Amino acid sequence: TSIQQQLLEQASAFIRQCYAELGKSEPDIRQRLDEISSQVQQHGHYTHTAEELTHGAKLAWRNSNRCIGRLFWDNLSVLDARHVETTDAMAETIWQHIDAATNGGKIRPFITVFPASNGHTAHSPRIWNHQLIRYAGYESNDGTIIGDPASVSFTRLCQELGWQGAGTSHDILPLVLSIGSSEKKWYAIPKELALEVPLAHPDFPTFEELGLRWYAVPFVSDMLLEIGGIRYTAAPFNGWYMGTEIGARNLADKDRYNKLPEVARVMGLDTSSNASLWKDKALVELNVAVLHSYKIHGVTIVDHHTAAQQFMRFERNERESSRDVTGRWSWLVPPLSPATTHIFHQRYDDRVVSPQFMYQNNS
Ligand code: HEM
Ligand code: NRG
Repeated sequence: TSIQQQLLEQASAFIRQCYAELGKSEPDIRQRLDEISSQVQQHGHYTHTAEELTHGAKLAWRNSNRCIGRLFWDNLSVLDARHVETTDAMAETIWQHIDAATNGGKIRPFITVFPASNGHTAHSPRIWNHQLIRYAGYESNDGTIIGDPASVSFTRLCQELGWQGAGTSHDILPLVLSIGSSEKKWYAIPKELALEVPLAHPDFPTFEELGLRWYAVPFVSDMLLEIGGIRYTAAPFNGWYMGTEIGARNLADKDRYNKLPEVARVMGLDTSSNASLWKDKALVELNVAVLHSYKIHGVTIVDHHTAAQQFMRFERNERESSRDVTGRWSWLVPPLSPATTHIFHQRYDDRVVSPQFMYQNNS
């Protein structure tokens, strides 16, 4: 069929690139393509070798146009969980991922790959959380929200499934998993697994009293990993945070934790005039507090200036390897002092390249 034809074309493009980068010979490539061709004719899909899976996941990271952290694409540990058949076993595997990646604060980039969908959504494993670890958001009838406003609808789903949060502004949501058309099932994350950092400022002692905190590791868990035409619907991955994600967005955005007014208050700023630039001053110091706090707690984090420099090295490496760099300017450019980084002054080609991480149906 033409669907099989398309799969074979995607497989062939991937195998050629993958095997060339891994230094394999032309006969190896041809033999593997023959094998894949008969697998696809027999079953309508094919199975990646462990080596293909590992390199494919790395390439998907390398091709992530919105990611500034790609210098380290070749340093990704891949947990092959393609044998997992139940949501209970998925949860166990995810605890291992969280533990190994968090590594006491010395964060290591990891991805866990659960079974591919094989084109039948009937068997697709899914993680319904946006991130493995995230805070709940509770909206009351008058529209006020406790916790993370970005989590309101997912929190409601968790409650419908029978989960009950303590109702604080930093309740860690449970994992919600399903395989195929099975019921969604929730799993409380073991407390000791979720490393968090309480925020303090090096120069404002009362900053601590704001009670701000954030979790150590961003584990994106709702994207689809596509490698050579095979679609992995559950493939959670993590690196470490860039400070601005927390300090200039999660805690600062009006429709997130909206903390700039309180930060301005502990700094003693005059908030009566826009032109005093109190928001900008509060924003900078909130970001100082994030970087300082992760540092003193021994949790890996990168500031946006260093991240931009690392991204410049990535761009140079790619050019030197005769590869085009693709990217999306609006995501690569940091939300704090953007024009101090080279990214602001450059253009990027936002072409989609496979292997890739994609958004997928979220409900
Ligand atoms: C997006 C940094 C590792 C894949 C991003 C963003 C930042 C970032 C700042 C933009 C996020 C936003 O604005 O919401 C980093 C850093 C890493 C890292 C500092 C440290 C190692 C990784 C890894 C992968 C990855 C290991 C995959 C294997 C992605 C993807 C996006 C992204 C797919 C787009 C997410 C989306 O569209 O929501 N990264 N990243 N990154 N990163 Fe990375
Ligand atoms: N902005 C989101 C996280 C998105 C991914 N960021 C990373 N990814 N750093 C937030 O929670 O703020 N990563 O794999 O390291």
